[in-house]
Amino acid sequence: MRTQVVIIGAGPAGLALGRLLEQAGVDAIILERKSAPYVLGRIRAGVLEWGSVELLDRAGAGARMHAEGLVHHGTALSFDGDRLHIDFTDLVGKQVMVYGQTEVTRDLMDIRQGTTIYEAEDVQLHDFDGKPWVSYSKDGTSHRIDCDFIAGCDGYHGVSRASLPASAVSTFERVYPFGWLGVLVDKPPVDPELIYAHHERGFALCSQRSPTRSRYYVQVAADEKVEAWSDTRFWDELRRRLDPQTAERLETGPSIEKSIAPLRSFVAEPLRFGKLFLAGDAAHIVPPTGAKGLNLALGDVALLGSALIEALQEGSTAGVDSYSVRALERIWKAERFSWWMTSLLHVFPETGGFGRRIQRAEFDYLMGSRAARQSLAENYVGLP
Ligand code: RFL
Ligand code: PHB
Repeated sequence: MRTQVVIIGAGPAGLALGRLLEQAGVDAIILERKSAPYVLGRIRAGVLEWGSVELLDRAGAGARMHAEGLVHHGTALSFDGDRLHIDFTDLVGKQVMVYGQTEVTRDLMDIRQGTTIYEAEDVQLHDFDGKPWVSYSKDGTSHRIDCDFIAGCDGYHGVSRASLPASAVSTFERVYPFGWLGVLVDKPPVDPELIYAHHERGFALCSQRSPTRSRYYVQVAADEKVEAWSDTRFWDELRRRLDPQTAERLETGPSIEKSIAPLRSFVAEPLRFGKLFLAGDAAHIVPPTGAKGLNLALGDVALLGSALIEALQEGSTAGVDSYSVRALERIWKAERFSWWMTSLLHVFPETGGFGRRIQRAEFDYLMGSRAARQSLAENYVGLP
């Protein structure tokens, strides 16, 4: 087989890139290790920056998002029960869209016309410094696809970054000593807004997917096992970490999904290796506290998509040459914000009383300073 671009991974990055390319008439094949239902079963992000909303609109994948997504004009922070409202519209004149990653993925899958090969096993990248090609096997048969470019959109554990010689890539990493235990439940959200809560027992987040479906998280130790958390234990712990009025209003029920995600900050540099480009979680990870991961992935592919289109249709390499530097500038700003939100809101066992008082002072500063709230809002809704 031959195509112009082989995209590894059918997560939001790979599917959005595939769509941007096909709209411009560039031929691409997506290779995905898992089945489509498996990809759709992963419960992840919930918040889209407006830039992501506009990208999905441009991709022609925005209709259901506008019909079913929830526009949020602000968010709430709480610290030991004291509540702070961050009004995005007032502070920065922008909003975010609450719409699950599962739905974004489904919309992109539905609209795709090009070929996606699911359950592609043993994907391998070859000769990406020269004439690139990708091999894989499916149902016991080996295949080869020759191409002009390879886009590594295969997530943190993917094969693309792993194919690079260690000397070619620098990595920067911080692993946090905790994870998030998340529960999805068919009950109305406890609050119209998301609530990011700091409590001495640990962080908690009240999020939502629709007027009837909620997503809640609590900070747990890094080595915690999901089996140790019955629904009752989860709801009891969540209630303890919320202010009393919110805890009182919380509607609980049987969980329809429950999982633990580790928290890490990670960046690989550069993002281009000859004809191979990394995008999304394959290149960087943020802790979910700033709601940035999916948005960064979409930001990467917006840049990469135009760069590849320019290269293939106009013969101009300016976009592919500058992709890494331009994308990394935005990535590091989101890394900083996600690290900062994580540092403000979680309990860090090792920092002791000094660390907690610094966190309290940071929260009090936010309460008292419009400039501080504006900075938070500007980053949360997404930097230009
Ligand atoms: P994905 O979604 O991991 O997709 C990569 C795809 O590549 C496939 N793959 C392979 N295919 C072929 N061959 C191989 N060898 C392969 N290896 C892997 C995988 O099966 C998969 O289908 O990466 P992508 O597309 O870069 O998208 C990134 C986002 O998924 C991620 O950043 C977000 O989910 C992060 N995130 C959040 N981001 C936000 O913007 N807002 C949020 O509110 C938010 N909340 C979250 C989150 C992530 C979470 N977890 C579980 C990590 C909340 C959580 C709990
Ligand atoms: C979610 O709804 O899953 C979600 C929302 C906001 C975050 C992280 C996760 O910061």
